[in-house]
Amino acid sequence: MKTENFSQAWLCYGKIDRHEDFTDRIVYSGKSVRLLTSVRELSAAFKAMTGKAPETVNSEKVNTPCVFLKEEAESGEAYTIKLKGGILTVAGGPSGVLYGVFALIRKLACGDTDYNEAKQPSQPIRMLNHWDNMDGSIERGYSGNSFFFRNDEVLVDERTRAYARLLASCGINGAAINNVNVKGAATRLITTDYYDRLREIAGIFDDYGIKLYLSLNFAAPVEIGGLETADPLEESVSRWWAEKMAEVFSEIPLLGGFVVKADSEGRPGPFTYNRTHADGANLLAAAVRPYGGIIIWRCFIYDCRQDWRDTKTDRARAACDSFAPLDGLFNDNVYLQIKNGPVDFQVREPVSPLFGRLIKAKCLLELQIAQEYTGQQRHVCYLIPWFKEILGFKTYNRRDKDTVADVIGGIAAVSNTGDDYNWTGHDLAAANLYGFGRLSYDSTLSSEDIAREWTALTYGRNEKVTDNIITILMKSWPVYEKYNAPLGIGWMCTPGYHYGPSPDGYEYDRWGTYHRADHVSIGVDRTPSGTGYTEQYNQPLNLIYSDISTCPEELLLFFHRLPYTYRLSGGKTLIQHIYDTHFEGVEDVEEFISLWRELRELIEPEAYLRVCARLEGQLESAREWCDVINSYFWRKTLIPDEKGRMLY
Ligand code: GCV
Repeated sequence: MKTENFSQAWLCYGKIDRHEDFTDRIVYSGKSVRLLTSVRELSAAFKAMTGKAPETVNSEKVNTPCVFLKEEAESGEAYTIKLKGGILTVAGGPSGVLYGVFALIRKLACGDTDYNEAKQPSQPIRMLNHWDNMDGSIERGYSGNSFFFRNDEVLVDERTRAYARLLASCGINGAAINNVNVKGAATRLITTDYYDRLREIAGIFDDYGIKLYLSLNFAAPVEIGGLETADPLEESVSRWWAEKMAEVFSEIPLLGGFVVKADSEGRPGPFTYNRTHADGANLLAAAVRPYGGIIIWRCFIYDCRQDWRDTKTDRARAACDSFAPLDGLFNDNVYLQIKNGPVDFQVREPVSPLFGRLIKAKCLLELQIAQEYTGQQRHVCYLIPWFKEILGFKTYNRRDKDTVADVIGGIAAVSNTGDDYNWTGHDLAAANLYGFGRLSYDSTLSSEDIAREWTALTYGRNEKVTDNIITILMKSWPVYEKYNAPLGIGWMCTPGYHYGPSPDGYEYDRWGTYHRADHVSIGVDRTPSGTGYTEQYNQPLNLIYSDISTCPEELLLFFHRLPYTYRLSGGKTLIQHIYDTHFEGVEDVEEFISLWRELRELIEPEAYLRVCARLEGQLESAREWCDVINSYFWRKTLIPDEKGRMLY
C-alpha cells in the first residue's frame, strides 16, 4: 500500500538476515545539525533493517557494542569506518559522518562485512542541475513535473527533505534548482518574492550537506533592476549586482552561488555589449565573492542559426574557439562548466577538447542523466560506464595528472528527477541518479560495483535479481547506441522532441548538427583537411583522431567522411555494420524483456509491472529506430543487406 506520493527509491531498506550487535545502540557526541541528521538516518535504517529501533545516546562515554558517531571538525567530507572491540566508529567532518553513515547502511544492505574503510571525495563539487521551470514544467523532464516549482511558486514539502536524503546518501553536495534558461518569474528568484521559501530549502539541504544554487539571468539588471543596460563593464551594472548579491546572501546565507547560461540559444550575455565571457563571469564573481559564492559559467555556446549549406562552420568547434583563448582571465571563484562532448549529450561523442585546453581556469564537467538523447527514461540506458570513460579520458594538457577527472574541480549532471512516484520515470533510471552521485564521490568504483550496490539497496540481494538487473544495466548503453545513429554521427532523432528516429530531421535545419549522408558517403571530415576540429586536441589526440586507421571506430563518422563500402577493422563494410547493429539492438531489447520477466515472482508486483511497461515501449521504439535507420540507408545506397533481412 502506498502511503506517500513518492517512493523512497534506494532508501527503502529491506530486512537483512545477518545480525550485528552494533546495530542495537548508537552513541554520538555533539549536537551539530548534520550529526543529528546522521543519528536520525542511521536509527531509521537500523530499525527498518533489523526490526528493532536502536537506543540512541548522546554521550562522550562509549559502551560496547554500539555504533559511535564521531564528528571531527577538520575532516570535511571525508570519513572513516572502523570496527574494533565491538565498537563501530564512524568518524569525519559533519558531512563526512553523514556519508559514513550512509556507507555503513550500504554495507549492511549489500552484505559487505568489511567494516573498515576510509574515503574522501574524488571531486569537491558534486551537483545536480535541474532544468525546472517556475510553472512546474521541466525542460527535458521525463519523470513528471517539478517538485520545486508550481504556478510560479516555490514548493517546500516532505518531498524536499526526501530528495535531500537521496542526494546525500549517494554523495551529491549541491543542486541548482531552476532551469538555466532563466525567463519570466525565474528572473525574480533573486527578489523578496522568493527569499523565504528558498531559505527554507537551503536549510533543509544544509541538514544533508547540500548547497543550494540558482540559475541566473544575465540581463537581470535590465529585466528586474530598471537599468538600461547589463553591460558587464558599466559601473552602474556592477554596482547593481554588488547590491543585489549583498541582499540575496543576507536573505539566503547558505546559498552556494549561481549557474549562468549566457549568449546561448537566445539567452542574453556579454556578447550583446561586445564584451567577453571573462568580463561577464568576473562581473558576477566579484559580486558573490564577499559571501563565499561561486559562479558556474556554462561553455555551451554555439551558433544556433547556422545555414546548413555552410560546410565550413562546425558547431563542435564552438566551445573551444570561444573559451580556450580566455584561459587565465577568469576570477578564481568562476568555474567553467563544460559539456562532456563538443556538441550535445549524444549517445556517443568524443570528449570535449576544451578540457585539454584550459590550464588555469577551474572547470566542471557537465553530464546529463536526464536521458534527453538516450531514450528519455522510457528506454533503459545506464550511463555510468560512459561517464567512467569520460572521467578517465587523457587530455594531454601538460599536467602530471591529465585525465578529465584530474583537471576538473567537480561534476554537474542535468537531473533526471521529477514528481513521478518513482522520481525518475523509469525505475531503472534511478541507477543513473544514484550512480552519478557515487561515481563523483568515489571515482574508483566500477560501473558494475555501483550497479550492484544500487540493485541490492533497491531490490534486495536475491542472486537472480542481482544478476539479471546488472546484466540489463551493463548492456543498456551499448544497446541503445546500436539502434541509434551509427558510429558517433548522432542527431538522427526527431527534431525538438528528441525521441525516436528521424534521420534527416536535423539535416536541413539551423542547429549545426549535420551527418551529410548522400548515396555514396556519410560523415563529417573534421580533420585538418575538413573543419579542423581535430586540431583543438592536444597531441597525440589530434593525430589519432585525424587518421582513419587510428581513430576509435565508434567515433569514425564523427571525425571522417567515408563511403558505405569502407571496411571496418572486423572486415565488415560500413553499411553492413549499420544493418547488423540495428537488428542486433532490437534482439538485445528482446533479451532484456526475457531477463526481466524471469524476476516476476521476485520483485514487488507494481515495481515489476512498471518496468515491464517501459521495456515493452523500448522494444517498440527500438524496432522503429531499426526499421527507419536501416531503410533510410538502404534507400540511399541500394546496397542490400548481406543477410537478406527485411528492409523497407
Ligand atoms: C536547457 C540542449 C537542450 C536544451 C537545453 C540546452 C542547454 O540544447 O535541448 O533544452 O536548454 O541543451 O544545455 O542549455
